[in-house]
Amino acid sequence: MQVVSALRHALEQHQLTIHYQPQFSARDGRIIGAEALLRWHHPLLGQVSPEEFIPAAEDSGLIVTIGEWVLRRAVRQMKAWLDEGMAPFVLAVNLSTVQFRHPNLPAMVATILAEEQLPPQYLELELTESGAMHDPPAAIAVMDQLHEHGVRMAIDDFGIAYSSLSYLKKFKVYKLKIDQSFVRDISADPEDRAIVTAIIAMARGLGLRTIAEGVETQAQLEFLREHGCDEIQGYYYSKPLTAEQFGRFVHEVE
Ligand code: G
Ligand code: G
Ligand code: MN
Ligand code: NA
Repeated sequence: MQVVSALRHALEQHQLTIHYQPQFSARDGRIIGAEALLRWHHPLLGQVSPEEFIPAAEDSGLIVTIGEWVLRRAVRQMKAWLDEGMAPFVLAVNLSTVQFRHPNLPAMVATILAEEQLPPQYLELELTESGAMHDPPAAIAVMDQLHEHGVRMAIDDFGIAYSSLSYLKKFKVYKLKIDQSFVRDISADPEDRAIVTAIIAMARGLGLRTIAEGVETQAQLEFLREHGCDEIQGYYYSKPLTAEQFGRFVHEVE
């Protein structure tokens, strides 16, 4: 409860910010996306990880307000970057399972895009595999609506939950994000290599793109590239950056 009131205060006192982690084409190393990641700087506690406060925000329902704030801020930033003439890429925003189940979600997303004047093709929404598989028929309906609004979906942390592959086929999903836990030991662990190779092959067969998260080394990058992974995200290229740092980063690599 204390976390929740502190969070409510944080939202009012502008302690929340968004960092952006660039995503790269595995083929040519160009920036093709960015993931928005929420940050809380508490005046006494310093940086508080979303892993610590998102569960409390979900239990209290405050995540709906926070999630809407994140989406609006990130969409507004993306619009500003495009208006400045930055080369286009797709902005990915995380959705909590609680947000995803909220009946107003598709309308909320459409309203924010319209008000901020960002064309929907620049937005991707990430939902975890467990969130998608919690109630697959309901998830299909929500994804269909988002798809109708022109927004694409990615399945986050893919591979660690139990995925019903027959449902995966029915989801209007554009991309699978291969969980970091499989990428970490990809150079040494034959089982992780087998899992990653299988996810990429399955995604290919289903017409889905793949992105590997948590890529930190050249060896990981090369394995993923050789096995047909489409996109790369991780410290090897860049950690999550402030909006200002992100702007400079794009400028330097262009
Ligand atoms: O960037 P970092 O490693 O601190 O993120 C930790 C976790 O918090 C990740 O699982 C990430 O998906 C989640 N997260 C970051 N930003 C958001 C957000 O805006 N909304 C939700 N629901 N989760 C987020
Ligand atoms: O939403 P998701 O659970 O995918 O959040 C991604 C998380 O992974 C964020 O907390 C981000 O800060 C973190 N992250 C991004 N790149 C790397 C990386 O190369 N290594 C590690 N260990 N974490 C990373
Ligand atoms: Mn994510
Ligand atoms: Na993830």
